[in-house]
Amino acid sequence: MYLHELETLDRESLRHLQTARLSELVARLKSVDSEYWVEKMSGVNEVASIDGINSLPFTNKQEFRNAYPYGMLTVPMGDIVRIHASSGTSGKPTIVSYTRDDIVVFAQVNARSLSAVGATRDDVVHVAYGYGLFTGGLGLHYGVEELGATAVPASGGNPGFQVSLMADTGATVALILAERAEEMGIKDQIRLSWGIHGAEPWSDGLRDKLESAWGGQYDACDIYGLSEVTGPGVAAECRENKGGLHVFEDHFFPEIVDPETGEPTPDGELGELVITTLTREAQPVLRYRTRDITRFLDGECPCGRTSRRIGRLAGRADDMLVIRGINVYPRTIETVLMADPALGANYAIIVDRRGTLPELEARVEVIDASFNDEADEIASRLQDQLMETIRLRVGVIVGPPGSIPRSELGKAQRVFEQTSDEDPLG
Ligand code: DLL
Repeated sequence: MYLHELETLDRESLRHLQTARLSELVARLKSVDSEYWVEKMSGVNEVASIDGINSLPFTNKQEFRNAYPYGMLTVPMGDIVRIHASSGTSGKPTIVSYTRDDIVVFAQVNARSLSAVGATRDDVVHVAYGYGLFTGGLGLHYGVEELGATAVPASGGNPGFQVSLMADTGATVALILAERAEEMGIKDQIRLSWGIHGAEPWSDGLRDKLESAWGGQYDACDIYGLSEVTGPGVAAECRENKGGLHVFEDHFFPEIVDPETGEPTPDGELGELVITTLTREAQPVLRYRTRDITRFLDGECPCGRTSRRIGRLAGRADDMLVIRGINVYPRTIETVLMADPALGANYAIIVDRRGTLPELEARVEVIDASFNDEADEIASRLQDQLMETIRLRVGVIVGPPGSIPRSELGKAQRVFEQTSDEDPLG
């Protein structure tokens, strides 16, 4: 464990720490003399306990756009040492700014995430996230250095080259690299023992495929984060207890609310994750509505960390598709597809909107050519399973290995809209 004492703090002491940090934050924000903060904090009282957090106002993504680029800062520009940005789907990007101390915390939470997966200073870590405005590359890079391991700043793209580099070093990878390594036949020369994957949804079925692609001792763990809050390292899975992520609660206070009403969901039920940054200096956020859907998990964790765990993300409130009146999260479809051992890890979901009612289609590919002749059987069993799980007819097309286009850079696009006769996958 990277910060043993802090990560195993008893719940009571952790609450005291959270209370002290929140009170200090609220008092500070009330004195920031800027349009955004004066308006946000008007009528807000000081908080005496972390339990009073729900008296504070929510923050949403639109506020970042309105305040673009620097309207949410709480420190002078001279104190800012870095900015990142997230491109989002429409409109202006979201800019996030960091002070020197924010960068220290950002590095520490990433070091904690890496350590939860099992990394030590003896590891060589291949960072395949994009370096640049995206928080993934630099965020994890600083985490690797903070841990004292060796960072290989490979960044995204050019999977063939990345694999040769990994063969010489040993690494953490994204899935596309696993596939490419297999194609190139040099996987045996790569000594991977763990990997940390995140920034987009990936199911347990995909985890099984990754772990078996890289051989028995490889552990694939999940990392979660978002630019508005800091970047990667808000929560991470530990190797001992996969299936949920520890939130680094001494910095990021989590709540789960009903996405429609904003009221807390009963413990253990799915809802929207809301995060308050307890220690950010440059650009703190109060009760940020992430739109990400998850739930709190109960029980002690065998790893010894005492922070609360959240379930792996079930989807985004914004991604929910409404098909013939039924709410469908693409993640649910992925879970069914990826559980099939005959399939590779790439897939696409097409929402065909050409008719009066939308139709769903899933395109998948077999994991290797020996399954090519079974395409019809596989399609029909997947269709049955999807009908059972989401109560909708989903057309399934099973292609040969490599038939689904890959995203080499950035986040994988899985859901495509079809509005004309042109194939949305190109
Ligand atoms: O994706 C930060 C990050 C980088 C996280 C590297 C993990 C690893 P954004 O580009 O702002 O930041 O996108 C944030 O991505 O609200 C989720 O919807 C999604 N996301 C991030 N991690 C996961 C995950 C980075 N582990 C948005 N599982 C978030 C599912 C994830 N979705």
